[in-house]
Amino acid sequence: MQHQSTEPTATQQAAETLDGWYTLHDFRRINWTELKKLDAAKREEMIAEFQQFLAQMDEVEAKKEGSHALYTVIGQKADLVFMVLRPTMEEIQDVELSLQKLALYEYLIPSYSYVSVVELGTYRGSGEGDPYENPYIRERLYPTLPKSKHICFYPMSKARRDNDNWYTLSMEKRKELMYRHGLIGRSYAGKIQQIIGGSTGFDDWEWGVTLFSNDILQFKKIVYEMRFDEVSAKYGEFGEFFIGNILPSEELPRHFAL
Ligand code: 76R
Repeated sequence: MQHQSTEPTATQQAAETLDGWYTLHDFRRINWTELKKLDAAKREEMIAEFQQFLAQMDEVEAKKEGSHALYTVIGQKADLVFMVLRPTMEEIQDVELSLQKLALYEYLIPSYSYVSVVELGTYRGSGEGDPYENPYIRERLYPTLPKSKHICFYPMSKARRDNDNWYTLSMEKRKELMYRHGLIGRSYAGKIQQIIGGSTGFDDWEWGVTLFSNDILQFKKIVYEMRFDEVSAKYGEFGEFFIGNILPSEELPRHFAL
């Protein structure tokens, strides 16, 4: 029989989070069957409209009022992922609506989505003064997404099992474990850029992890290395993984050409 603790569990202190831009990952499958029925001119027209839309999104990004990224997805879970960051959930919804109104989106079937808010933990403290005024923190909370060659996305949660429950660990213990997580993470500086989206209460998992790299093998290396770290080994629970390659706007005609 499994050991059941009869001790009442003390309520632990939640780590304070710093919250930045709201985030949507919109995964789509290309309906090639229907696209193939269209003549080239119609397809080109739809691509041009989509490129125009992306150009508008680029302007928002240039003004530092949001960011976005378009990547392919390898394998059968999806064909494309469009990641969007905006200051409010209303703006996220506006972008989602605008996408759905594009002609091309009639041929892009929803296959998965993830909603979160860019999150920084404060296990290491958040420095002097108002963290939201700290330029280093602001850059991380309101990031312009890198134009890296590859993306990796997966949702995850921290375990709430009887014996391995992240949420009943003391603040001190979590601090210590997160310190070691951070050490592994920082050994990938310059190779991987990560964005952690907090999604407790927003979506089905507790965090959405987005990694960017110019070397796709680094995704395997960091995730594998972290599996041995206590935070992931004992407490990590993972959803589906998606990886893909950047799809620049100017590549779209070639991508959709038959
Ligand atoms: O400052 C520090 O020392 C730690 C900063 C830090 C926090 C608070 C940090 C650093 N992470 C934090 C929080 Mn992370 N991270 C992941 C994954 O696949 C897996 O096993 C885990 C997925 C990766 C790959 C990764 C990478 N991190 C978190 C949280 C929230 C936890 C909570 O609040 O309870 C999750 C779910 C999570 C998961 N992390 C880093 C990285 C990398 C590369 C770094 C160092 C980079 C940097 O400091 O900029």
